[in-house]
Amino acid sequence: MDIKNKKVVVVGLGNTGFDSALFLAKKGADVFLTEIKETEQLHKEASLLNEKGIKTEIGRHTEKFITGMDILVVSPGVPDNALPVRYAERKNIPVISEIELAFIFSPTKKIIAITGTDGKTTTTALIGDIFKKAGIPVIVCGNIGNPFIGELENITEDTYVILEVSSFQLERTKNFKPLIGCLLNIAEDHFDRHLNMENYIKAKKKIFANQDENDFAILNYEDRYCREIVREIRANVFFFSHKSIEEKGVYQKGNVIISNLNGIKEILNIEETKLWGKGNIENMMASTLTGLLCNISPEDIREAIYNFTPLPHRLERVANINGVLFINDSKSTNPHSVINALESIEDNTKTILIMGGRNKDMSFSSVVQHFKKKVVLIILMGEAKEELAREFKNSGVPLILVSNVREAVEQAFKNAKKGSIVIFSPGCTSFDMFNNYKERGDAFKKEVFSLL
Ligand code: UMA
Repeated sequence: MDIKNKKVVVVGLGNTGFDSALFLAKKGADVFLTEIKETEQLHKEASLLNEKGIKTEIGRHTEKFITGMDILVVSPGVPDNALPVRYAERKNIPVISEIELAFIFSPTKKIIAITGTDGKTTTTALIGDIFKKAGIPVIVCGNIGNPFIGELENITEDTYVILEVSSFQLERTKNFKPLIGCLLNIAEDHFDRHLNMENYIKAKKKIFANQDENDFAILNYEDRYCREIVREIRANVFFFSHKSIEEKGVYQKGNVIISNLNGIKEILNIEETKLWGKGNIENMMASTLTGLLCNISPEDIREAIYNFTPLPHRLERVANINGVLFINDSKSTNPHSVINALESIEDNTKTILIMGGRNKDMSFSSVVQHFKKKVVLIILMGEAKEELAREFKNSGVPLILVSNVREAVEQAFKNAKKGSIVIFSPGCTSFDMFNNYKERGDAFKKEVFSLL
């Protein structure tokens, strides 16, 4: 792809837009960037780009700014119905995503892409650690936080790229072709953007779309959508499973993770790791399988996983106060992650569940059956609290509606008994009250610590 002297417009001034604009300018393109929001910080970042000769439009998207452009590059957070995309389509200007652009220019095609509704970031980080332990040159990037395009200058033809990819990033890919594509699970999420399950699955399965018989696909044996998608995959398919499987892959037997790739081989003991919960066992199995397929020794895989420190805001044990264990799962932003959190808690543990935030147009009816044998109280907060209260009102579990995280923690502690678990697994985004899930999780932890 020749972009020298091409007029390229980048949409969105987040991390992706910033890195994309700089990359394109370095490649000799004439770069323009348009951003709908207007803040002091955005103006500062725009000035940095202006110094490099990049023209910016902050606080609006105008058709004039896009007129005469050769290519439009979009950030993951920019939906298909965004004004610049519509203008571009009207003017027949090709629209390309950052992931696609980075793939085209990447000196290596040794890309290990990880997607799924939940568990992507932990799995990406785990695989990164396994490669580091094995001494293989590696870059970990993508939805985990640092855009692929911004890492290209650190990548050589020998580098393995461990890339977390979201449905937003996959949606607009055309030629993207990872050596290993890993699909952890699919459950309802992001309906505010994709509208329905069909579109969401369509975006997710693009991870495998261009793979061929020289590539590998890793999927969850127990996930019904994974099992359906498998028929369309041309790559070599491997599974991970909580039960022993005939198909090639990695599975769980009691506390042990076992590979059947070259005969039956025990790889690691789950109890020796710092990770807990059903979802994390799947993340460890997917990571183990990836390592084995890349010929990394079981010893290196085992050691990297044993030394892995769980990421914050994901089933994070915060404190045990008077026998009440507080868990911060603020990264939970969809029903599936609430279910995963509840499935990770032993039956008959008196559990107080704190949920709420901004709903992404999803139904929470599937969560109700997981209250059985553990949830004794549900505390609801945020924009979606009334809607959630309606969904849960026939569950038989008492509900308390509160105004903020502080009240939620206070109510939880007041109602908890020795041996109870209080789990903050919102199942919704944080954007009604916070900038992101990290700030929300930090607010929860602060309130928990204030109980001490
Ligand atoms: N914008 C416009 N016009 C529009 C829409 C948006 O100008 O019509 C602007 C916004 O005002 C904003 C910028 O575009 O300033 C946002 O772009 P972005 O949301 O793509 O932000 P980035 O900072 O580039 O972050 C993105 C990912 N964000 C999203 O997918 C929403 C980050 O994932 C990712 O870490 C980063 O690229 C690097 O790859 C975040 C995320 O929430 C963590 N992901 C979702 C998730 O994990 O569930 C998918």
